[in-house]
Amino acid sequence: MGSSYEPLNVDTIGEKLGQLEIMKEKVGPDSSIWSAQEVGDGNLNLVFIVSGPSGQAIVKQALPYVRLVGDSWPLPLKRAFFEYHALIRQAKYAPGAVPRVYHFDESQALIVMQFMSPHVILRNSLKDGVKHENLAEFTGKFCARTLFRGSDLSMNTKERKKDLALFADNAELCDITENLVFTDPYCDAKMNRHTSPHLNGIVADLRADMDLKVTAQHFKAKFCNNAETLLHGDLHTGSIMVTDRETVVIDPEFATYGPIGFDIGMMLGNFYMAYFAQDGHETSKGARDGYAQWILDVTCDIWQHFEQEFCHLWRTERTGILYDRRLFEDQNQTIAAERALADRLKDIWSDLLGFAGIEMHRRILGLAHIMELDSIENDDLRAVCEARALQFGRQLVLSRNAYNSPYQIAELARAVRKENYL
Ligand code: SR1
Ligand code: MG
Repeated sequence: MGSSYEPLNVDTIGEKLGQLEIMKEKVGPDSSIWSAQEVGDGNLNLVFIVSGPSGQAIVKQALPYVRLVGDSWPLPLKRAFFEYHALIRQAKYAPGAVPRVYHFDESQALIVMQFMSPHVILRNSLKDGVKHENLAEFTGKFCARTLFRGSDLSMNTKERKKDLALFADNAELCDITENLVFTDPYCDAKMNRHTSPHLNGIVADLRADMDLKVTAQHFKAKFCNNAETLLHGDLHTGSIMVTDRETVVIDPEFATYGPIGFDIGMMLGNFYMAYFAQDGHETSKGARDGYAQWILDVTCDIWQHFEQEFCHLWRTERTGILYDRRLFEDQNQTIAAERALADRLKDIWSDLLGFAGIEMHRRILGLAHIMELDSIENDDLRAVCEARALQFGRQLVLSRNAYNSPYQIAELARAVRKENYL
């Protein structure tokens, strides 16, 4: 391809990518018989499935603006560069957990990658009441592996500083998170929307809640200042693809160095929202109760798998800058290393609850909502579900240190689901 950027469309893909060896291999040697379908349902990019006699490939291309809003909101193409670099690192930290990258073209902001089939987007399953085996184990381990191996617990200082500098340039996408996640939900931001007038009272309460706003800003400070590890940066249930047996994580263009609790907190926040959305999708009273409980079971299992794997990596792969073994194990003080581990896990747990609660607020009050709630057609019913999620989120943010386990959080969720806050 030439060097000047051009957005692809279904008719130009064959001509533009037909000479790429990897496309010939994966899709077929004759690009004139390829077919392409644009399937991007995210907020930012073009995503094509390209099919031919040899198979299929995904072609993802960044647009120079935010797709959800249009060209009034320009966004740099370099986000494809960060997505590519994040995918390479995630494949190393958590083998098999992300699609294989076949080709990257920086000038076209384009990544050719493995087509995952018969995978579906997890968010669709959570809306439709479909269960998936191994989901908790995979996602818990994915978080533990990427967040541990991308941190100072694993990396040496040179490699780590170099990588931090590389991802520091993903500034525009961090800016989106800083504003859309941590600030906009708590003020009258221009692009906000919520179910109105139903939620107006609750929205006013949240915006008047000084404790909540101060704490949300402490969490924003953690996101901006605590560059502990390489984050996926946008780990919601639309960034996870599943089959009955397999899970993969996609779409890490928001990758940045940040606090360990961020990714797992955002992800759990999305599971909790899906839990509160279930009443909006049941066809008869109680029809989704079993599924709702399954979602809570998954959240508990995710934390258990995360904790277990993080502990394992701490004990077996702690070769980075922090908590040097010479201070602990090498002096017969494994017990002290275990104490440090428990302290770190306690902080991660508390942080993840805060991030989860804030994610829940921004997905109901901000620009970017979630399909499980938005697709509830009846405004009254949707508002009841959303109000519960908002109150639950507030409780997570403000009382996070009162809860020691995901089982207590699941108990809280069940109690909140019985309430009507409108
Ligand atoms: C303007 S982008 C809105 C949201 O979509 C992405 O997936 C991120 O979650 C971002 O906050
Ligand atoms: Mg995305």
